[in-house]
Amino acid sequence: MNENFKKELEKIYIIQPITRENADNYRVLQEEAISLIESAGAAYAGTIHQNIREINPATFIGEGKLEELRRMLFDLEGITILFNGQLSPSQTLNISAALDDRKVIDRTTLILDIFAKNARSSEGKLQVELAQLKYIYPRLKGKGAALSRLGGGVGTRGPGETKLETDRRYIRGRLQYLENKLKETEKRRSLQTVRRQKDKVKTVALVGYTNTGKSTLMNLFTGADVYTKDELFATLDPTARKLEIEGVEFLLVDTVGFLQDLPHNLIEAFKSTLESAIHADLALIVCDAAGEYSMQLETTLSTLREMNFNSPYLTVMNKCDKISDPSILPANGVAISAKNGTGIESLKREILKCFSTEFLFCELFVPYEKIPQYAKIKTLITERKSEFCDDGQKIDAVVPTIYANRFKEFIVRRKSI
Ligand SMILES: Nc1nc2c(ncn2[C@@H]2O[C@H](COP(=O)(O)OP(=O)(O)OP(=O)(O)O)[C@@H](O)[C@H]2O)c(=O)[nH]1
Ligand SMILES: [Mg+2]
Repeated sequence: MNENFKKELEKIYIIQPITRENADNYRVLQEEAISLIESAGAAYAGTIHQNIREINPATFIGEGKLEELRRMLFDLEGITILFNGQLSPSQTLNISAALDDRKVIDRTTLILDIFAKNARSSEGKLQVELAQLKYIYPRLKGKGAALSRLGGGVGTRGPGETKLETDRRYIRGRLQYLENKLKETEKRRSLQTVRRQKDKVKTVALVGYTNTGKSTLMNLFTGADVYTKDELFATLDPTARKLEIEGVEFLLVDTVGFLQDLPHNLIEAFKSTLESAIHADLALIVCDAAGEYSMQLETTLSTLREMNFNSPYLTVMNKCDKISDPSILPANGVAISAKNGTGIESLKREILKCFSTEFLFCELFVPYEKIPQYAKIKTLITERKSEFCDDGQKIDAVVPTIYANRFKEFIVRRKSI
């Protein structure tokens, strides 16, 4: 990287609170904060740990500690402070004031910033802008000079300086506009979902913690060209592609990833894009076998349940190429590597098994005189192989159980998956 460019990267210093609740977990949270900083395109400058026994309502950390921090940071110029937790609007302003008016952001602001950077579709952009404005709006109560410090998170992305200089009425109007616009899009999507349900195509959703390899698996499965990267929240917009397994057609949906402590308003913002995953016939919960997979699975499930998810799911332990002994992994997960393809065939089999009551794999025989009758209904099934013999046509087919009766006279033999 060009040295001049490097110099321009915003430097971010982390304040990592250590509380009774996060005492076992704060190191993971801190590592994640570093990844978040890098994913936002900023540079990590260091971390200060702060033991917090009692939360100070005005400044979160005690005033004495803040003064200590101010002195510690005194020589560091032009750095932004990331408080690795969620701050109320007044806490943000108070901490900033106590630290010589430094720019102070919290975890939500940083995540919103990455979302703003990564949103591609017009709907994704609207959702992120809505979430950002909702987050910024109550923080506009502060003093005028502080407003631009609170905006846009890192750099000048998102509802940045110019919007923040305008008045709250403008923001209220914009919020209304965005909400209406999004409602329209949602209506259109729910129509599409209804249509899809009518088409009887089963949906399989890739969900899970961010950076676990969902999009890599999507690409491997379907030959899609979804952007994958070793950074958090690479995917924001859902992508759907056809996936065929043994003649059975599915719709595979790739979605935005989760993170522990993902702010509630963000989950709300992305609820509609996650709709396809929530109502999927099967969810593949992708975890990083070389990472904190139990926490990842727990976070994903609790976030999904908050959104009333209750579809069946399979746990997929990805990145198995990175661990030396896959036998230590929980037995109920399917171990794979989306990178080198290991375990993909067994994952496909497991997916099919989840639908074993929905489809029959069978051999059909259609005598020549019945071929016109068969021709009228054959679009209901998938022919995997077919050959003509002396007295008729032999077909290896996948028959949706709901249509099985209509093919009864042709079914010679049922096969297992
Ligand atoms: N070693 C290894 N790396 C993998 C594997 N699968 C994915 N990766 C890498 O993990 C990183 C994240 O992959 P993505 O597919 O973007 O992950 P994601 O779950 O879609 O991430 P978000 O969209 O950010 O939530 C990329 O650098 C991938 O190359 C795997 O099986 N093994
Ligand atoms: Mg992705």
